[in-house]
Amino acid sequence: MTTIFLNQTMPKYIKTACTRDCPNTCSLIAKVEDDRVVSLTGDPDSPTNAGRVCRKCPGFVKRAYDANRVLWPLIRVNGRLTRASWEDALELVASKISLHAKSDPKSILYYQGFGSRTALKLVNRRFFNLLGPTTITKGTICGGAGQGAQDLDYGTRISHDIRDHNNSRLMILWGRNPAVSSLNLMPVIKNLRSKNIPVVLIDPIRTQSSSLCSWRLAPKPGTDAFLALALARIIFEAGREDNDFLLKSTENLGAYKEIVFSETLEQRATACDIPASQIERLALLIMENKPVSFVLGWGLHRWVNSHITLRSIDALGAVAGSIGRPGGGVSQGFEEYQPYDWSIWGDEMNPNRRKLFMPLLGSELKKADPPILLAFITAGNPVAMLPDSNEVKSALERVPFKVYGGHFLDDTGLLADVFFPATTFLEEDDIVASYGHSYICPINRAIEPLGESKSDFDLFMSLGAKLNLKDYVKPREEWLKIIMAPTLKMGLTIETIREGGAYQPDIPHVPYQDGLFPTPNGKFRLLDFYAPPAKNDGDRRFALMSTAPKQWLCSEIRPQEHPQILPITINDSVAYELGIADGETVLVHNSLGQLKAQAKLDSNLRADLVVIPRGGWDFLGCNVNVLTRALLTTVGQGTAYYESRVDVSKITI
Ligand SMILES: Nc1nc2c(c(=O)[nH]1)N[C@H]1C(S)=C(S)[C@@H](COP(=O)(O)OP(=O)(O)OC[C@H]3O[C@@H](n4cnc5c(=O)[nH]c(N)nc54)[C@H](O)[C@@H]3O)O[C@H]1N2
Ligand SMILES: Nc1nc2c(c(=O)[nH]1)N[C@H]1C(S)=C(S)[C@@H](COP(=O)(O)OP(=O)(O)OC[C@H]3O[C@@H](n4cnc5c(=O)[nH]c(N)nc54)[C@H](O)[C@@H]3O)O[C@H]1N2
Ligand SMILES: [Mo]
Repeated sequence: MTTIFLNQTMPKYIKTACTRDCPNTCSLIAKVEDDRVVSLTGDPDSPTNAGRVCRKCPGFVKRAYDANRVLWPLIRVNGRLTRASWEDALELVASKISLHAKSDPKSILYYQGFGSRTALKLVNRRFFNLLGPTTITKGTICGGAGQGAQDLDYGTRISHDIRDHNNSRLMILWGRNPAVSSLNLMPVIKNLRSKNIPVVLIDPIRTQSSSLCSWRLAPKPGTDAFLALALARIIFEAGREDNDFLLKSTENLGAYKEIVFSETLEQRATACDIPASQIERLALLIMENKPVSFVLGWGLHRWVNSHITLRSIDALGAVAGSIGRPGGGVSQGFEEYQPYDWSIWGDEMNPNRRKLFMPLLGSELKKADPPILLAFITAGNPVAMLPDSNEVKSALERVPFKVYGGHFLDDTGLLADVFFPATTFLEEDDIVASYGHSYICPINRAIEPLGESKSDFDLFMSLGAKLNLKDYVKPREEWLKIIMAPTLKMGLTIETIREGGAYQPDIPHVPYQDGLFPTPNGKFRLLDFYAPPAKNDGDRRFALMSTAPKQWLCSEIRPQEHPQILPITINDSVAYELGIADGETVLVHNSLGQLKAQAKLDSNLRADLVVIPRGGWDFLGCNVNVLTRALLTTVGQGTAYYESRVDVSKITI
């Protein structure tokens, strides 16, 4: 018998985790053959995703190996981005930084996007702090309003562990689209439904999550506070409020009740455009099925007065007896930087430095005095993802020198004077925590960096060495230990995390069980101030909802994966009235810009809004943010994207 030896190495299986901007932060296994990742699957040992992954996961492998990925440094020469050596690119950037840092550090802006928020990325901001009082951003384009509002109520926002929702007798998904954004919630929803436990969705749009739920309420966008207050009033009137909790563990009860009783059910039903009978039915469900878990999404954050909505729902949770109870809670997210020592950012070195509002970046850049002369952007695509893109783009175009660290020549990459090719998580050793759960995950390198790409960590260490930054240039493992110090002190080791991950030791799975809150007087703060939804530019017919699409994640879309034209979902009767047929190309416009989109008629959609997916690139004609207004939320310095209105017109040739 002859034995044939195949010249093939055995596959390797590497435990890692997805670092994409997503609340699931799935634990993954990369299968590697001949130093090539051939598949990414869910880690079956993970307590969060238990072997599951979303449909985008195989796409991350394709993305890493995509022919359009930039794998070499580029420098703009005579107007064109041209391949360069690392040495030349580093030398050029270091000399520019050094020049501006000496004359006025304020003229340097660092913008860190949400593309990847791993432990080692804390050293990025430290680099800019070591240069002096450089300019950074403040505020956020993601969950600022929610965190700000919940911090007001709880002292510090902590959510229930996802698995605890299995103990609920009623789940209310409020402004969240788990079928798209929350893979880890799906088995819980299915489990509850299999036990005939109601799962109610509150969303003005009929999303992919609707069919998972027992019932959907479709309020007028931005008016959920009226709904939450109406529900609380019904519960108080029935004498079914959780008096034990309200009297012992809350403050502002008198002021809150005044707000609750200041309007009738009918007034509030009209304001949120939900029939009073439906509000009564939901109130009954809440009273009869305890504990209730309220699970909030990020759609609720995108309004100027989001905090009123979020705080009204927190307070409703208190009235319903959900706070501090297993199976209860008003859960919204986690602090993804919880495991780290935040002092590593080094902000205390420059307490009075200039900060530009991220959500208002375009106008902030144009107003900046002294002006920004060098903008350094990593892991973000502000031209496509910030509101009022046209303003952001023209403001960035005026900045004389721009450095971009990323993977593709997207809208922001194309503006760069120097492009540094970043690695993907498949090529990195790091650690990542999550804003959707409290499990710390390892990022173990599956393959060597492709081409000449380098991690952001290696990029900043190289620049630090060029600029002779003392005590900054250290090996990766040393920095990891410094950054992870608070967690390591609690007994976790880097090795335990490397082997598959661990829960953060200081985060309880059911928070606030003792009825004590980290607020100044230890009590849960009930809403004591009320403001109606902000008035938006009502002269346009439709509210514009630019939500997370199933097919892609933020602006991480390969160029060839872009649709020819973005879809716009519009109510069918309204479309008929406007003479628009299904599939027809229409013009969506307002005072900020215009976009061509393809009409998708939907009889289930409210007549007062249209939906366009977010994330597409501008130069491919797919950027919804040419139509969104740059507005801050009142609390949390978030972005009120959905306070934007548009008209939709037939295109006549
Ligand atoms: N596939 C995919 N997954 C993603 C993302 C993606 O782009 N694609 N993005 C990731 C990111 S960065 C985030 S932050 C999360 C977001 O995750 P989600 O919060 O689940 O998603 P969103 O689409 O932002 O908003 C959820 C829902 O809120 C609704 N909503 C908006 N305004 C209101 C309102 O006033 N009242 C009510 N009741 N509902 C409202 C919207 O109609 C929307 O269906 O998802 C992450 N996951
Ligand atoms: N209209 C509208 N716009 C929105 C929203 C909305 O609801 N409506 N929601 C917003 C939300 S929730 C968010 S979070 C933001 C997200 O907006 P951004 O912060 O701009 O994030 P991404 O679009 O994910 O862009 C991430 C970029 O980082 C790159 N990247 C990934 N990992 C790394 C890395 O390790 N190093 C480097 N250097 N680069 C890396 C990717 O290739 C990609 O180009 O957009 C917001 N924009
Ligand atoms: Mo986000």
